[in-house]
Amino acid sequence: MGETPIYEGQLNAEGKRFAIVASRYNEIITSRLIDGAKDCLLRHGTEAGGIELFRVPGAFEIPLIATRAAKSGRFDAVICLGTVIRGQTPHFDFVASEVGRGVGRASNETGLPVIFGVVTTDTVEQAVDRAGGRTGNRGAEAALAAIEMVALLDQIGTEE
Ligand code: INI
Repeated sequence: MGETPIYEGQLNAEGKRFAIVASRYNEIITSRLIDGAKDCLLRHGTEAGGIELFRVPGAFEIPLIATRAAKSGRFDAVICLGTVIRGQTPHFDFVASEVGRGVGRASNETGLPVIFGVVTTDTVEQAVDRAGGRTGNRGAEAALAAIEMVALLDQIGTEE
């Protein structure tokens, strides 16, 4: 029996273009996610001009702009960043599930990696932990996932 081919995306983002779609809500935390994502992309070879940032009011608005960016043909992947904190919003479940569903749909409908880097937590402290605090930076993790997915799609080749 022959070797099973294994395809894994390499973490090289040279020449790739990324859209970051980030909400303004909970700006202190989300700005750290944006910094983490940009730093990760740059350290993996993306040129500064290969990153464009789109700001939306809240996480609920992310899917529309993410879908539009994905359809524009200008990007290899879209990275969605935001912060939804349960303690601050009675409609947490609604906002969190809508953005999750919307980002997933944007990816499947456009065929482009649209990555979910939205932090959803019960408390501000937990959100800080995930934005460069004790448990890493969810923005950087989302950027890494985007790089890996772009490289993996390159390996599969074109549709048709
Ligand atoms: N949007 C967030 O991104 N995070 C939140 O924690 C949040 N809270 O707390 O309500 C939030 N709400 C706004 C929402 O995303 C929309 O912008 C708004 O409902 C207008 O459509």
